[in-house]
Amino acid sequence: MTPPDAPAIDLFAQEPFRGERRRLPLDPGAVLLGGFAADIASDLIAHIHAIAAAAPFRHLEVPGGGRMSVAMTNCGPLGWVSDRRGYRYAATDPLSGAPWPAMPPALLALAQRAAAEAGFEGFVPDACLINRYAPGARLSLHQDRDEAGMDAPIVSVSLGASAVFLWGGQRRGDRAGRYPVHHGDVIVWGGPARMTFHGVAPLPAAASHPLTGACRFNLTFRRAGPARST
Ligand code: MD6
Ligand code: FE
Repeated sequence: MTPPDAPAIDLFAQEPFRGERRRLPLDPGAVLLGGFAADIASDLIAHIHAIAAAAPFRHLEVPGGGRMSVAMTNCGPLGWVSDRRGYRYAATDPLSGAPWPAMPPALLALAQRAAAEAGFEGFVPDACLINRYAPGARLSLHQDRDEAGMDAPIVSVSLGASAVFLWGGQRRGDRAGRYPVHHGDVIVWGGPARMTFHGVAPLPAAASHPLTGACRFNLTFRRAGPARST
């Protein structure tokens, strides 16, 4: 990803909390942890590039036809995939037939620390979806409902260019709040907020970040399979 020659207008430059270490409750069971991953963010991006070398980003087909504007790959035991037949988790990459790349310990540890910080102790994710947004890419409001157990939270890490996270309600028609998310921000939702509708507004044309160019990456950690007995 090559940054543009001319500095892009930074639409988020005026945003007062950019990069700040703060805690913003969104709802009971949901919190935005500003800057929580900032100190290891460049390592996380290096891991993303290594994972994508083995399991490339791709624009998945959706059941209704067409392809997602967000490019995706996965690491960990289970990966989220979509095709004409529907959405599901799979243990292997449909492109290669091979297992998804292993979840790097640094990613697992971050997800566990963030979940604990939000009040969800003992989170053991078995899936890490990696999203790549280019300008114009978006994710419309949806619930995450393809997981076997809904008792585990979701941990979502923003990297690179800033975006606007849409945080809705328990019904599709509920008005959604707009929350800027910056490099290193983490959002955790679970418990009473687990089924909240959420999405990402189209990445602005002027999106830019020193480490990722015009790209936003997002790591979404979930427990997709049954809880493993210990
Ligand atoms: C994000 N992604 O990219 C949030 N959910 O910031 C999601 O909420 C998501 O990318 C379900 C399936 C795929 C996703
Ligand atoms: Fe989602």
